[in-house]
Amino acid sequence: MSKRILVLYSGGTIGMDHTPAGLAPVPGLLPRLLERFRSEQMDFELIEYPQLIDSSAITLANWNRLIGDIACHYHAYDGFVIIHGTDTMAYTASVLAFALQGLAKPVVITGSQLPLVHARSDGWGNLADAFEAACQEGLHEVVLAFDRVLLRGCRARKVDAASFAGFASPNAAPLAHFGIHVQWQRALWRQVQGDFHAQPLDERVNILPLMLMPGAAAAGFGVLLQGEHHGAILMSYGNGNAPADAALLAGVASASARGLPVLNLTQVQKGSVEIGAYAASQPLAQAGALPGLDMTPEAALAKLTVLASMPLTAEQRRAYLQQDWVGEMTVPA
Ligand code: ASN
Repeated sequence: MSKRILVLYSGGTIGMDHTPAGLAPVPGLLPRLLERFRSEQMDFELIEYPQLIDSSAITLANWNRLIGDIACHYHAYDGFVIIHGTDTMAYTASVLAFALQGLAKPVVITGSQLPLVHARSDGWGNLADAFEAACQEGLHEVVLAFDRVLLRGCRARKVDAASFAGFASPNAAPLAHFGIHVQWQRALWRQVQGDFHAQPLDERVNILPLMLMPGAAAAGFGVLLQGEHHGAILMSYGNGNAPADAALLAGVASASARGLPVLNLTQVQKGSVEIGAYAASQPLAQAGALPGLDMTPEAALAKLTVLASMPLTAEQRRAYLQQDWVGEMTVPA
């Protein structure tokens, strides 16, 4: 049976063309080029957003538009393709993974490193793979199709701005490889849980990201953590280690006591926060920081933002943060 796909076109290099100011989105260009993908097996409708953006400009309002459009058209289509810039694609994929709860259809996000109007554009292959993934039965999650791999959206990271292999999921295996034959790794696909519900974001949510670096900055973070936020992401070293800086720990303790979650994430690409592997991981945990395990910073921001948008108690939020919710982290057995 022929599949019906909804394409949401938000912007990005893929639909850009050369202008006197440099590459910029050109309204109407990408929808024309996409016509070649229509077939007897798959038809699509496309919504081009009125403001096509370079994805570096993404906001919570843009994410709400995507969440709202998928929610509104959820029952009318078999799958969704989101065309997006690469700079913040992993953030958007993560937000959608947490906001589209009980998802039972594929939502595939893609874009390209070179615009479709470029003779060597990677966009054609990425789009073809995204459409194929969006037609798959049993794919019930938000995924990212790029350079011949299909990645779990909430595990993906932009890792390269200079080659076609722009994305990787350092702590999770790909969900498919697109070669001459497609290798669908169905055993890794998630099973649907619960009914579909799209959680809109509270656009006032403000999460504080803090990157530890050797030197005196840790004390300054303590002060920042006294401010008005809905949570914080502390990028620590290695397996979750941090200096036992009194001001930093006081800030973490005060934020935690006020019910604001502080997630301890590692700065390294691969591996996990392991409290107790080193003594240097204990002070942050004792001050109330929660181990973010092997979650990406993108997924951490998305998880904190969606949780802060839901009517939950501080205790319930802490409980969600310690659970693997949509495949975003590896909880030790
Ligand atoms: N700056 C572009 C964007 O994120 C990069 C790209 O799409 N390749 O919109």
